[in-house]
Formats: sequence, C-alpha cells, structure tokens
Amino acid sequence: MFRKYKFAFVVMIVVLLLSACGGGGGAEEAAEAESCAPNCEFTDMTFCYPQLGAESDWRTANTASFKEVAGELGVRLIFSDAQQKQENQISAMRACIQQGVDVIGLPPVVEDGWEAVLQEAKDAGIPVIIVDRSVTADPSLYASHIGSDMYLEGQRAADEMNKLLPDGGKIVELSGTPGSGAAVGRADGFRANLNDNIEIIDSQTGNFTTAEGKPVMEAFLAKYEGEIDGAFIHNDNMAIGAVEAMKAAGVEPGDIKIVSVDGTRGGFQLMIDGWVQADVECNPLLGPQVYDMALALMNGETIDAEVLTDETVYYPDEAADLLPSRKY
Ligand code: GYE
Repeated sequence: MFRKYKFAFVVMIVVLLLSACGGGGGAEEAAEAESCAPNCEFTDMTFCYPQLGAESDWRTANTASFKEVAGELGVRLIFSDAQQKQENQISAMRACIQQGVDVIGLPPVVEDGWEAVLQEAKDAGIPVIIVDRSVTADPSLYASHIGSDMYLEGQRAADEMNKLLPDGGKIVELSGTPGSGAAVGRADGFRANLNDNIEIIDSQTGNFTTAEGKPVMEAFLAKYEGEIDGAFIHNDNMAIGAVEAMKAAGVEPGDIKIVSVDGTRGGFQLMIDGWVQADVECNPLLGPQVYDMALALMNGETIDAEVLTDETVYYPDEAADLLPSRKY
C-alpha cells in the first residue's frame, strides 16, 4: 500500500519538474524572438506613430509618407490621429507602450508637457524619436529629434519680407498652433531677421488650417483697412484661407506681399496666381529617414541626437515649372 503511494508521489514530482522545465524553455524562446539585435530587419519592427492631426496638406503628406514607406519596407505601423489634441497623443503613446512596440515616433502638437509620458516610454525600454516639431523636455528622455529648423525658416521668411518691402511698411502675422515648435520657432526667427522699418501691427493664430486662417485675415482687413503692406503666414493652408478673405475684400494679387511656409502644391498655385511672393520650404517626407533611425536603434547603434532637414525657398518665377513634380 505504502509503496503504491510512494510511486504515485515520485511520478507526480517528475511530471511537475518536466512541465516547469518546458515552461522555462518556452519563455526563453519568446525572449530570443523579441530581441533580433544586432540583425533586426524592417520586417521585425513594430513602429508607433501617434500623428498629431490632419490640419494641413503638409500633415497629409507626412502621414502618407509614414504609411506608404511602412508598406514598402514591411514595417508594422501603429498609426493614430490625435485631432490636434495633446491628451489624445499621450493616450495613443500609452497604448503603444502597453503593447510593447519597438520604437515610437512622436510629432508633438505642442512643445511643453511631454516629460511624464517620455519617462514612461524610457522606463519601458522603448526609444522615442521626436519627429517634425520639437519638445522642451530634456533630451535624455528621447533618442533623437528629426525635423525642420523652424527658427531658420522664420529667418528666411523675414529675409524675403525685407526684400519685398525695401522701404519698410506694416505687416500682419498669421501664426500656427500656439505653443507648437513650428509656430514658436518661425515667429522668433522672423523677428530676429526682420528689418527695423517693418512693423508687425498684429499677430493672430489660424491654427495651421485654411478654415481658421480665413476669418483671421478677414478681421485683419476690416481692422486695418488699406494699411497692410505684407503678411507673414506660417503655412500654405492658412495662406489659402487668407487669400479667400482678400479676394472677398477686393484686394488684388500683390497688393499685400505674402511670405508663406511649406511649399505645398497649394502654395505653388498661390505663387502662380500672383498672391504669394515667396514660399519657404518645409519638407514633410520624413518616413524613410525615420524608419532607418528606428532600425538603427533596434540594432543597438547610436544615432545623431538632432537631424535637421535640408530646405530652400521657392519663388513665383519657377512655380509653374516645378508644380507638376511636387510630391505634396
Ligand atoms: O508647416 C504645417 C503643419 O509642424 C512643420 O505643421 C509642421 C507644420 C507645417 O500643420 O503646415
């Protein structure tokens, strides 16, 4: 009787030991599968892109770049649209951290307030690449920032305004989303280079959209009737809205000198039609470079802490020739 129980007990222990060993082996295999470094390929990558919104043609082109290139490379893309709300971007990032994505690309709607969620990503071992606009958070909280030099764009815009108004004048500014790296950088760079004889008589935000740009220009035209010599407009979509307002108010192309930013097809068309005198380029096609950086991070390579896009200024005389080849 006792021997029978002893045998059953030994069998039970052996079964338990075997199952424990089997479980351990499975976990090890899973961990190995996760860590492909240093030979990770794009097909190993799950990349999270909590896009800030769909406010402009620039943004649409930026989204398309990330989606199309992910498809070409075989990257698994987790995409969301935050409708220009920081809280939506933060929740989308938290969902990606929960899922254990490999890398997060963050195009921040505003500069401030990212510390907590960046720290959460860091604690989870998920590197973050800040894409497009900048953040004020400490650089130790993210792997890199890639995007345009918004300050330089503002300086370039001022150089153009200085040329357009050599005898000085009064101008208005239609600025981008308040607190965004793009709006802050462009406004500061513009003021740094603007000639003393040019006065910014008013500055209001149009939130980077055509819909909000139009009423802002309507209000400017009503308030400063006949006084406005020029307008610095932070993106082409707001310029499209502003021009609609000007047309409705009987303003002729060239009456108010416009310097815009982005270099989208819409901006090129405004140059061809005589409304915009200079368009400062801002390149949204960042997908290929960002995926390369993300792969380098997965493979444990070091990447540059700051990557600035190479850009130029476009003028009306070349707009018609270049428009057909514009990608956005
Ligand atoms: O200029 C504007 C968009 O952050 C550079 O955002 C980007 C800006 C771009 O809405 O059109």
